[in-house]
Amino acid sequence: MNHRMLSGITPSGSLTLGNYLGALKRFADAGHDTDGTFFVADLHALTIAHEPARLRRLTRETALLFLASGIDPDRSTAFVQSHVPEHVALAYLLECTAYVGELGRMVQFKEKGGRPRTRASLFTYPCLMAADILLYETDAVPVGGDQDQHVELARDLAVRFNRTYGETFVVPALSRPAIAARVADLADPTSKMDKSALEGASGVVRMLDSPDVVRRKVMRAVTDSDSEVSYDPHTKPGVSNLLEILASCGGVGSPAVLASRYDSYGALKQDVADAVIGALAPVQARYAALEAEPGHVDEVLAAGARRARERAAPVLDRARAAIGLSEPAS
Ligand code: AQP
Repeated sequence: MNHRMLSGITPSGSLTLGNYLGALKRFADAGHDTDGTFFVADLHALTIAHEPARLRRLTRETALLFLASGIDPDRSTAFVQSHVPEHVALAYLLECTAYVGELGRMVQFKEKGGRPRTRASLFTYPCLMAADILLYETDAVPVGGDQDQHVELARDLAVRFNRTYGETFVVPALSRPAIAARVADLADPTSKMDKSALEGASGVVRMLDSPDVVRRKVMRAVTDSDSEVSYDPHTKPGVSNLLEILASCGGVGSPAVLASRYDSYGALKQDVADAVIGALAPVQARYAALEAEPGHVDEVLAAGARRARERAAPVLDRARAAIGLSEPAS
């Protein structure tokens, strides 16, 4: 049976090593029996103050990085969210299904919203996210803890819609990925490495950083006050993060086994820098090749959007009919 995988990345910053190891590499490594739907979530970048030219640049960069990471456009559907208008159309129907109480409890809105000049879309975007999920009839959505609330809402809305208007949506289950890779910020190992950190943030390795920049960031990584290399994410988050990165970038053995091979932080950091540079090199080379072929990339993304629309349109049509909207005469 085909396993369905769905994921979107908001172009809110240049993608990081965390995005690569935690998402893109996993998408590319997923077996041939995986039916992958991967999109650049450009509409989600509009919920907070943004700069149009930067958004356009990051949308393109993110799409290129999807392809450069090895997502095969013949096996998967890769596209830009706003090229598939069904997302917005279904999001509106879900806004007409959601209650203000439940949207007001969403963490993002509580943390970043609630001010007079907060964009209205920061309040309603969980409905767009629910549409992102429900349009592709995904049965299981693999998410890390920070996204639980969104999948729960998508489930609640699907169940409520089905109960009120008749069976329309597949109700998605929340599934935990087997290994929840979480790459931490090298300068602050208790936080996640985040693409929306400041552009020059020293603890955030970007997928397109040059080898020199990668090495400098890794060599400056915060470690711990003693000098023993051992794996313990709770008491030694900095060193453990480096060991996890090394294991994910081709190091042979688990982080704990790798730890036993080092007696100094300096040697470990050199190997981590080499491993990260080595892991990113082929991606960067493919990125450069794709950049030189903009027409080809446009075609791939257009084909992805067409395929996504073929999947999404019948689901939207079902929802429109169920909720009582009429079709225009043809
Ligand atoms: N540090 C990380 N370690 C492991 N996986 C990570 N991912 C992101 N950071 C790490 C994975 O990448 C995909 C996209 O995640 P995201 O947090 O960048 O999500 P988003 O919805 O695109 O961004 P947000 O929520 O708008 O946050 P900002 O703008 O702050 O980046 C996911 O699969 C995630 O697990």
